[in-house]
Amino acid sequence: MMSMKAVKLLLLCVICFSVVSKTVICEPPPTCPANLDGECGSEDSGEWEGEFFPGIPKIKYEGPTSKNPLAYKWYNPNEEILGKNMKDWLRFSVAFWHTFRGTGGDPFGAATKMWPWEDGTNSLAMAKRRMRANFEFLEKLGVDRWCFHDRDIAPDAETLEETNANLDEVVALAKELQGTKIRPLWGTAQLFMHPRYMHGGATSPEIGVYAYAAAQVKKAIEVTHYLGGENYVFWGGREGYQTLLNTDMERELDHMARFFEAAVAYKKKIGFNGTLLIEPKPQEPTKHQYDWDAATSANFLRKYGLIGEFKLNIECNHATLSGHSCHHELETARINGLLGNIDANTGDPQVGWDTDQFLMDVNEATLVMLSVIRNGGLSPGGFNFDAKLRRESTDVEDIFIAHIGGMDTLARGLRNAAKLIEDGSLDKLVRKRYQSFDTELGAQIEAGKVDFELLEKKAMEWGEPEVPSGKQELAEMIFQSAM
Ligand code: XUL
Ligand code: CO
Repeated sequence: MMSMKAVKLLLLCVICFSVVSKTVICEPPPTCPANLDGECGSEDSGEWEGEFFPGIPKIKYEGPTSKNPLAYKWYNPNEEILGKNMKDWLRFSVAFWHTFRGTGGDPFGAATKMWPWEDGTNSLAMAKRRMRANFEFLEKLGVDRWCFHDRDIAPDAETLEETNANLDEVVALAKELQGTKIRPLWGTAQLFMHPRYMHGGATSPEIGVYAYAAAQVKKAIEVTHYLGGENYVFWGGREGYQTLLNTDMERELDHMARFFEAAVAYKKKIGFNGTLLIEPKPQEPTKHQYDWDAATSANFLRKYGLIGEFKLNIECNHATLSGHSCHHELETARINGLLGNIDANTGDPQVGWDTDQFLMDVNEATLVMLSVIRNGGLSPGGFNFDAKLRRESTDVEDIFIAHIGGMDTLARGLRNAAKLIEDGSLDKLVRKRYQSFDTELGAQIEAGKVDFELLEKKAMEWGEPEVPSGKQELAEMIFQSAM
């Protein structure tokens, strides 16, 4: 006979293993907090208010010559770059789901991360203990922002009322631990893990699910507002289709627009001034997600008259999954006035899926920062580390090292991008490429005042045009000189 605990555990694992999602909440690590002798895995193993990272000091800036893995080499929060402190350009945030719910489990293997504070349960007490670990981590890292899904921070219960009560209890603790300095960069509702969302939330063909999703988003906006969150994200992991043969795409998109309209109305009703953000991703977990990329999302917002109410949260690994570069997605968002936030991560060039690695490539980070500087920054958005340790990185200090590495890489990107902008050679090269339009006729064309007849007359008058070099390698050489 299996004990109730074993049955529950088995059920939890069956649900989790069947979800190929990055937000895996599964297999209990076989360890338990140092001060809970014998209580490991118990539903009431307590809230534990001890120190979670005893060997880790507050992370400080030591400069580029430092060899200390637990120090910043490039991120110097109060150093001014192009008239703004580094911390205000970068506005870093820690993603609760990867950092405190990621287990290293994948579809082929069990959890690898045996964090000493985990007791192997999804209890309310465990949720609160994890929240304390989150705030100690933020303090030690020197980061003032965090991001969460409702269901990462508090456990699901039998009814929506009970689930909301769980959430309220954890949120009350988070509010207390935030103090006056720390705030959510954004909150969101997890509308993809539970089986009820298998056909989507806002695009589910089942009206009961649409209502449930709305109730969940309503509550998630409320708690984000209560915690002083600066933005609210919609990532539609299951808002899409597996086959068009069973799907009324037009009707589903209409439903999604109505859902967003209701969210806008509710946000205004409760006085939440945060930005609503749509996070594009082409697929995974669905075969085709409706917010495919920045251009598709912009078109959706324009079609439904929502363009002034939303911005985009661009995630670099999602960009590459959609066949674009991160730089392309950022520029597409920027030139449409939609660049609101960045989920800072990267994929692996040899792996096709959303590996959500910490961005450690300085070239890539420099391109990202060029867009951010041209956007005048991201505020009230920022950089959320939607990134996880590799399955094989299993020391507690690796959580710090990964975030420090990611922060330093973006800080270095900021320094390089500022150098490129101050030097001006790249801007000059681009301006020169279009100089033939810096003429009277060019200005008239750009103002929409020139018709085909006049252009035909000019083409005949000028004859075969001389086409100048694109200077691509020169552009790359200038870019590299700032690395
Ligand atoms: C999924 C993803 C999500 C969103 C929030 O790929 O990026 O974690 O950022 O739901
Ligand atoms: Co993301």
